[in-house]
Amino acid sequence: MQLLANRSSTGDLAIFGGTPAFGEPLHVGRPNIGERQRFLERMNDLLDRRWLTNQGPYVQEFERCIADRVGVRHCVATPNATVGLEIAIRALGLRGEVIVPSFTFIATAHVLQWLGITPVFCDVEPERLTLDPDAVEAQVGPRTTGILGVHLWGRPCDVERLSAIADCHHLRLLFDAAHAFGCSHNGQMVGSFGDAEVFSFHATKFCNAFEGGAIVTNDEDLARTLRLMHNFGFAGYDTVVGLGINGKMNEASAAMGLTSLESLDEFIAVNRRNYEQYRRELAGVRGLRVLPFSDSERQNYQYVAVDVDAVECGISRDDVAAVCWAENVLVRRYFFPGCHRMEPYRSSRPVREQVLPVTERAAEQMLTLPTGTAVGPSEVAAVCELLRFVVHRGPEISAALRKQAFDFQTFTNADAAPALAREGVLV
Ligand code: T4K
Repeated sequence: MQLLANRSSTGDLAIFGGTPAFGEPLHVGRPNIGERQRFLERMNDLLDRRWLTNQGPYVQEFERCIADRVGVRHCVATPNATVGLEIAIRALGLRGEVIVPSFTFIATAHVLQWLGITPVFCDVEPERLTLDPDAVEAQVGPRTTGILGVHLWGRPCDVERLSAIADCHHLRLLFDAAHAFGCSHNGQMVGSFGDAEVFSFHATKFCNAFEGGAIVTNDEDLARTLRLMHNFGFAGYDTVVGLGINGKMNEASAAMGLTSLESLDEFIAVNRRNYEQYRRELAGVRGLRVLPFSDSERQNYQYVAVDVDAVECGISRDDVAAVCWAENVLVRRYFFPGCHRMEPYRSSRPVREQVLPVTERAAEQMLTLPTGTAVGPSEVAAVCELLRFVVHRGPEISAALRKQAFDFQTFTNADAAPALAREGVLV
């Protein structure tokens, strides 16, 4: 790793021909790997058992562990959160229109559209970047059947106000809790809010099952429907009682999930250490603000997001990202440009004309930084040093990039980033 302190001029940056700060790409979402031996033992067990899927013993154990940790009565494990959301949406009987934030991963909107439901995009609150209850209230119409909130980057929605709005208008309330496993709201664990919540255990999540998801709920009837639906509607060996799909988690994923759960405290401690170091080392950098986590709640600290104010920094978020990528620091623009600016939504009216000011500002300014157990204090220090250098020389770097008619999108898509070219990620 090259010491950025040695950089004395803008020309030393990799984007202008200098040597990248990191020899290998530093990713935002390198998976956490727990006790490898325990995982391999479980893999041997399941192979010996010849029970690979269909509600095997590891899936059952995983479901019990998730339900216990979260403090809910029912957990249904799924192949990923996307399928989990689809099953939950069907089981809740949603149709017509559902209110959803635009500032989220595209899966949140796509699951609705995929099921023939219109996602009605709603703006978010400026601080926590979750559904703005006033905006939600204003969007409720005659075709609205539900609200799908997202606990973005582990920060829970305004659960109380959204519940009150849902009650008042007889709407179902579902939470996409893909980022919020292990987080609490007013001391209560995420997972027990609304009609149901859905977690993701994707490889990039701090607790991973390679791919995986889980629907959690306290509603007995809903849980029964979810169980039937995620197994083709089978209520016995040859009795099908309704429409269903294959939404089952397999045993290998559950084995990984159980192994991840055993190291959860360690993963959270590392995430917290990285987050606190980013906060400390970027404090006072004009125009850069690491989004804070509340000290009074339980957190997983899995996403370190920084707000880049282009006016104060003298350089845009996209230019900062480009400089980072050239240095092999693969920061991400989650969730640019917002779902309402992606297809198939942006071409359809009235979305085309819709303006969501807070969402659009966040989509232009937020940057997600590398963390997780693959990222240590020296890497965080080097990333912070890079960011301080870039902001310090913001206008100069920005002017140099403009001179080359440079933009981040073209840069990444044109395979110009050395890291991705080498890894074949962008081919
Ligand atoms: N709702 C919300 C709010 C979500 O954020 C997500 C998923 C979902 C629903 C749906 O959940 P799932 O159906 O996936 O369970 C990644 C993840 O694929 C996605 O799960 C996640 N959200 C989203 C925020 O991030 P990409 O397109 O950024 O993935 P990718 O391949 O670029 O990987 C991200 C980083 O991780 C890169 O730096 C590379 C690194 N990486 C990735 C993988 C897969 C590794 O180092 N190793 C790996 O195995 O979406």
